[in-house]
Amino acid sequence: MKSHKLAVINDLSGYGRCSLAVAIPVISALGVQACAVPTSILSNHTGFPKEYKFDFTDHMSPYMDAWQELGLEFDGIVTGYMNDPAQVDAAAAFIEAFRSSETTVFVDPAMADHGKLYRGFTPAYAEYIKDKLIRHATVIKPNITEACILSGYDYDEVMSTVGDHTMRRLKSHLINIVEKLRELGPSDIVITGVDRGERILNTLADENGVKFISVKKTGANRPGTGDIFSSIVAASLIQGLGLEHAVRKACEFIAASISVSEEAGIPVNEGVMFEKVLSKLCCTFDQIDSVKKRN
Ligand code: PXL
Repeated sequence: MKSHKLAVINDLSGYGRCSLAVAIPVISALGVQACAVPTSILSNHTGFPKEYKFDFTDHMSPYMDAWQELGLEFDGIVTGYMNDPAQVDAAAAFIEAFRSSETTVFVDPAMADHGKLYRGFTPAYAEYIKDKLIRHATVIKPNITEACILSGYDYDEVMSTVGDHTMRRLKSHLINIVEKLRELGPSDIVITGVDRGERILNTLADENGVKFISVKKTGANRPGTGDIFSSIVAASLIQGLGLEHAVRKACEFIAASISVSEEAGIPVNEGVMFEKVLSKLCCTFDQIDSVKKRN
């Protein structure tokens, strides 16, 4: 039985259920070893009025040197939120040092949402992520805002078509965006978060072409759901699942996590009560093998 390993480059936010705090349990539940590469250590995520932050960037290089000296190898690498060019450099150096032709490199270019770059991020930083990180990726998972920034598409123009009943114009925009993103290097692309009111449209592209998956919205978007999505898809891909299957699994788990959080009435800042549904993700290795055969 193969023991799969996924290196997870992300911050550790102690409170608020995001980044490594959700990635490690979710990846472990899927039967994959989560090997953390912390970028920063925070008391809580940045959605709270204040936080304490210890920047780990300067330690990332000696940290990965130790792993190299030990001869460690990974089936996949997944990257998450970063907040300065030095962290992007460190992540790119990690990928260059540890990737082989077999490695799945999953990049979440977390930098923008709702048509705007996150506070403190500049267009130059977005270009930096594009040049330094996206070109290393085998799979990228931008939301629709990030996909527009990376492909040079106008967000407002794309979003002006979301209300169309047939989705013909929207789908045509998304197909064009996917083509542009592919020119940057990644072979597989998942564009998340096209909000159509009651439903969310996800676009995925792999060697089988472009596919659209529409999922029912079960509540407000919450911090950490992007990290859960990346964790499930990356861990599933290195276990041999196809992209569509992996994305559907992630969507179902996130929908269930949001539902229990809404039912419990916890504040949005506390993320999702994924602990309550984590057992749905746990499966025996036999089940993993049978899923792979059906794929
Ligand atoms: O889940 C995204 C995320 C990761 N890390 C930090 C964050 C956030 C979102 O707010 O603040 C520190």
